[in-house]
Amino acid sequence: MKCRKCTNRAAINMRQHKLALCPEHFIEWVQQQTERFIKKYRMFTRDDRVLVAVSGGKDSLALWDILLALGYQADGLYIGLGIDGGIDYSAESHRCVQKFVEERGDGLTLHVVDVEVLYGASIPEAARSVARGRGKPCSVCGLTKRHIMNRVARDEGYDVLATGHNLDDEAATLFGNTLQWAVGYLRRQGPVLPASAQGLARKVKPLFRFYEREMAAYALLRGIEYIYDECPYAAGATSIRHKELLNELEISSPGAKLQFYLHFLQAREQYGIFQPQDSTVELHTCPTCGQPTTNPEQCSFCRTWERVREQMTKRPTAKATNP
Ligand code: Q46
Ligand code: ZN
Ligand code: ZN
Repeated sequence: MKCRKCTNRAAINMRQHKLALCPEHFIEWVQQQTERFIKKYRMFTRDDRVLVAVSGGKDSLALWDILLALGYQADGLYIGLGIDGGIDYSAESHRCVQKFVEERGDGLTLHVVDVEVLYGASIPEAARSVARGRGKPCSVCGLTKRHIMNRVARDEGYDVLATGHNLDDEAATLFGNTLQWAVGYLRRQGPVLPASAQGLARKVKPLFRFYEREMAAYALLRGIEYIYDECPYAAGATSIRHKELLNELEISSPGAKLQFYLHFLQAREQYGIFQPQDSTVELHTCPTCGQPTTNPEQCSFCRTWERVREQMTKRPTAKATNP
């Protein structure tokens, strides 16, 4: 198959767009499309300082690469979670991020926050001590990552926080939330989440219209080394099953995923349903960390980590092991 724009062989065929492109034109297309989405959804401008949350995976590193190629002021934030999982997950993901930074030379800023160094326990240890070994550490992990991202964005004066969520992630989340009619979550879903209170960073997802395979192809063609493995705790997650279901649908109806997500955004705009702003929620300032919270007292992050520290001091030798 030939590239739509030149006579070279196509590297990727995107059935949903009826578009096949060679490596050079595919890279150009991804970057131009990202620029278009950033403008269309008013995510940020070249005057804004953007903090990109990089996990070491293909999407976040591709996002950072694209923003740099487009000339945006983009710095990175890597959060070390202390997850091993038999594959050195955190160490390996950190290595990929570090390699990305080194390859691009001086002038790139990467903030690194190591959860264990800063708060005294890795994510699996923290989860074990508060949940007594039951369940996955994902809720503690999500809570901690959100807190750190927000804190770094606020303390370092960034205008916006960008994450590498792609269409497959967003469509699967939307699918899960719709199955549950989880109105609260549906209100909070979208490519742009405005800063809802003083001290809460504005969040954007510039890759939300790209399929996962497009991002994998982009990372590969740009020579970005990324961690292939998912976090070991992601196995068995409902969102993975939802992704599989949507992929099955996509095979028989190319573009189904994209339409599902775009029609949700359109319905929100046209009919005013699931509007992101919920003015009925009153926010307070956490007396410990100063971040906005719906709790009248301490925020859930501070309460959780206080409990973790209590448990860790009670059982100083009970150092939890990773899965
Ligand atoms: S929440 Fe759970 Fe992820 Fe944290 S513990 Fe791993 S799977 S990384 S997005
Ligand atoms: Zn071409
Ligand atoms: Zn707090």
